[in-house]
Amino acid sequence: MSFMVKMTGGFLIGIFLALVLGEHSSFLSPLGTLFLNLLKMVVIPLVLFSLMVAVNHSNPKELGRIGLKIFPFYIVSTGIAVVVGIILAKMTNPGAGFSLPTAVTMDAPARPSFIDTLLNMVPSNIFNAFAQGDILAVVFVAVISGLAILFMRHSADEKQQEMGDFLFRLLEACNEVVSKILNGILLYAPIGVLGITANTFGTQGLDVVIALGKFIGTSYLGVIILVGVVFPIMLKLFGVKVIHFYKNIKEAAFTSFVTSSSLSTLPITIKCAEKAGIGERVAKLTLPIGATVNMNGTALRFGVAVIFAAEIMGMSLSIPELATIVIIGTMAAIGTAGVPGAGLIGMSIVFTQAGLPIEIVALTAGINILVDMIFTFGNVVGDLVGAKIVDQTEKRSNSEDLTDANFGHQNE
Ligand code: DAS
Repeated sequence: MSFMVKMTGGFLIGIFLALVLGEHSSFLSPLGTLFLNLLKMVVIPLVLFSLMVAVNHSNPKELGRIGLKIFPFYIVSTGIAVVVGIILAKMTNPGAGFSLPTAVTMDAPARPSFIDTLLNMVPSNIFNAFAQGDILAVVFVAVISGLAILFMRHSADEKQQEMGDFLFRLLEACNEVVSKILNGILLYAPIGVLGITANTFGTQGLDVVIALGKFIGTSYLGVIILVGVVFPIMLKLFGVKVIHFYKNIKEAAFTSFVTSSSLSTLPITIKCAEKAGIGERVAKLTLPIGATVNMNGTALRFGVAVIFAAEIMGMSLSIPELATIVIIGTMAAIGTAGVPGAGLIGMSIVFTQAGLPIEIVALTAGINILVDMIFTFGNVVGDLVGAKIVDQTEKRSNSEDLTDANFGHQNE
């Protein structure tokens, strides 16, 4: 039985127990607390190793030119996705009129300012940042360390190459270990979801269902705006025929929706890239990295979820605080893996950094099966949009080179 079906089962049984036991279902809340602690435990190693391995799956020569195009696209499009999520949630107010059980509500720690958030990305003490679970610093350290190993592996010096290859194999092994632990946690997830759902629904009643229904609706509407408005504008700016492009990538879009996994969809994403006329070099370099670090749909989720949580907590976030959320959400999305349920882990990162109760993350875990599909759909479409745009600029610069070369011949 698939992971998502089990999660939904845990959610539905949790609702049933809440209806039968009412307030008494709170004895099940430790099952949910254990699930949250397991998620928090695996976040740092997951982000660190998956990002370092992803960076090493690229070729430094091509990573330079194409990387200088695709990474800005990933960062800008992810930031825009968080903003779309925030604006939309402020319009739909998914968390209005709903409050958490008092046992769960806690005083939110102070949130860092926008500038501090940017500066804090560079840790003054790596070990302290890791111990504090400072995910932005972890993402920064993972990318620069991954790049260092990548350049060692492609060094002219044999000794550097050997050390680089050894470290890369070690990284892949560590990544495998963390993936195995995550699979184990996700096996327990349905029970954790049952505990959270029974406790929350038992003590809150129908308000939760209405709030979660609005969360789901806002999530779907947000990704539709991303795919139907934001991406077409970006594609048009680079001379891409949108309808034709979307027709060519429909298999990847559909597969991502039903599997809820960017990485599982990757082989089909690469095949669709070819159909969409994206050059093999650009596709093979950008799509594997995109499936790991470019999460436009998931980033939108973070924007919606933060407003959802702030409304539940009765907090009003200032513009600088929202700008901070955009940075945190962008970096957390970059650190989210392209596998089912990974967005929940990313959400716990954002909530921890934003000083919001992580219990609200688990509250949405029960309906994760419904929203993970649309977020993954947004992620994979975003990967292909980025690859298409970079490919357009590569073709344009190649044709300009050719023109210059011909022009040069004519002038000889
Ligand atoms: N399921 C993730 C993916 O594969 C997205 C998410 O969890 O938000 O992209």
